Amino acid sequence: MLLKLAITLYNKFEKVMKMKAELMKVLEEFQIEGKVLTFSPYGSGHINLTYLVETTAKRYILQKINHNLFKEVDKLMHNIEAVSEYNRKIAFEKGKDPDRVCLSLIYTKSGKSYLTNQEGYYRLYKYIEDSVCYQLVEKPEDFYESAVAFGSFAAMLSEFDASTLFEILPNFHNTPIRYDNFLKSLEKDILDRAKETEAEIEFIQKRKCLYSKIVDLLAEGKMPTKVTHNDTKLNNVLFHKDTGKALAVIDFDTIMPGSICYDFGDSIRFGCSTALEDERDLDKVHFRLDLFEEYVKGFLFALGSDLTEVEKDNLPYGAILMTIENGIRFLTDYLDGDTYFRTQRPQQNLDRCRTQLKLVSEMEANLTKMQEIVDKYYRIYCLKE
Ligand code: ADP
Ligand code: GN1
Ligand code: MG
Repeated sequence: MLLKLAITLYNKFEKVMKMKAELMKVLEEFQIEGKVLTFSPYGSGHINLTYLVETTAKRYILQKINHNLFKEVDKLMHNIEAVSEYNRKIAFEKGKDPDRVCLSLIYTKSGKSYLTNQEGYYRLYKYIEDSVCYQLVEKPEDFYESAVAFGSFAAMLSEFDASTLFEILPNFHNTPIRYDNFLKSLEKDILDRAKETEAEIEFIQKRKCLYSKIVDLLAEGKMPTKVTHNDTKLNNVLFHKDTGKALAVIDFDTIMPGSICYDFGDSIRFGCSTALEDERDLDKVHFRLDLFEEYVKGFLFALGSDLTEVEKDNLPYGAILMTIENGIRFLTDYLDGDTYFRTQRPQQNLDRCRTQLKLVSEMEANLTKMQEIVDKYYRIYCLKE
């Protein structure tokens, strides 16, 4: 028994040492300042492996890119480079220090935006100093701040030439396709897990006629296709640890053509919940209409006349759609054996799915009130005189 434990510990230790040696080698290839002191896993992203690196001179964020998902890293990094350089230029023109308020790449010694070796693909960012990020809204003011940050980011992207970007994950927010993929996984049910999830399956199937509304509006040209962030959850915006002001929008992996309703909706699904995304006790999970109002206020203030009437009419629906879409994706991944979203424990994806569906029910019950709130701030901030 003791010997077994010792072997397990030794194997773990050996794995960590190997990983450290690998990361040290990777860092040597980038144009970093100072000598590396430490690095440790960082943040709560579900997709890439993120490390905080400290050197004698600076701090950095090192990421091992999820190559399972991002097959064409060259195209992914082209997008990130283009948007981050543009973002830096705009910040500079506004008299801000781009290093403090923008995601900023560190290039390799040979001038590339990422490094590839036998183990995978890596990129390095400047660490945005004095920043914190939240998994849950602690103060309504913070959520308002995040709304202004994402709204301003969307407004900035409206000037960006969409034709220079690759559609890196086609159909990312195509909910009907997400639903079809879910049905395929359900049909296969490779781990015999469907039997534990009958209520969730029924909930999702019952709403199938809802899923195509935005993709249809975009396809028919009734809603403008814009360059959007597509992953606007609260932990993809950094705040100043002392002033509480939003500093920077991060995580540019999914910047692609999309709908403003996706960006609005994804922020709402994550930030208007009273509980974490993977909360097990559903009695703790509720949709907060007061926070919804905070977000609408900040987002519409930042967008101003950039918002059309059709977009405005579909913002509350966008919140429901993004929430159920994530529920569908979490359940699909659970059925597939948890291969997409990083998990730390069994059933975490199922718990994530359940929180989303609980939120959908409460949003549905509040839909009229949500639309009234949106209409009110639309009149204040978005209608031209
Ligand atoms: P993922 O795609 O896996 O979500 P992110 O790019 O969002 O990865 O990074 C994960 C976390 O790392 C973020 O939520 C944030 O806490 C932190 N982070 C990422 N980039 C920076 C940065 N430049 N400065 C400070 N913290 C960062
Ligand atoms: C993932 O990368 P991260 O953790 O910010 C996912 C989003 C989901 C989100 C759910 C590229 O976001 O689409 O909405 O998890 N990103 C990708 O929390 O799939
Ligand atoms: Mg992220």
